[in-house]
Amino acid sequence: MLLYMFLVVGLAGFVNLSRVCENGWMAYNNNCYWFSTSGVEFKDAVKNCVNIGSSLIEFSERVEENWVVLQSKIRDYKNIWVGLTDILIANTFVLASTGNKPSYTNWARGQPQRNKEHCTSVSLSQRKWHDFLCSKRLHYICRKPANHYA
Ligand SMILES: [Ca+2]
Repeated sequence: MLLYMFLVVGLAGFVNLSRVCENGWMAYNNNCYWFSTSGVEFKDAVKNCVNIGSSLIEFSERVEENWVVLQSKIRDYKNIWVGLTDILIANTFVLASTGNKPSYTNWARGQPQRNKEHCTSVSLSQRKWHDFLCSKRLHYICRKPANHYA
């Protein structure tokens, strides 16, 4: 009986270990990523990610951005939203999730333009950031920490 219980618990642990991310999410390093199937306004991208227990993608380093850009180009996206906005204080772009200033940015030359474009997108052809009208409909990626079974 005891042996049987060890077997069941051990097997359950093994199955869990292989499920770092839920179905429909992709694992990369310590995070899970969900790629949208349609383009939406910035505010809906933020809300949709929150509704599925995650947040709109924000980049803190180049390697992660490169991987997301690759996945986005595979899916034939043109531009994607990133969680960076100056909707609160004009010309001060902050992370949508925390309100903190970003530690890493990748603006295209001449961007942001200090105009009515208060949201941020990645141009996948340039692999650079642009401030963009929030009412544009773009693809987006949601991110959340991967499950850990220590
Ligand atoms: Ca712009």
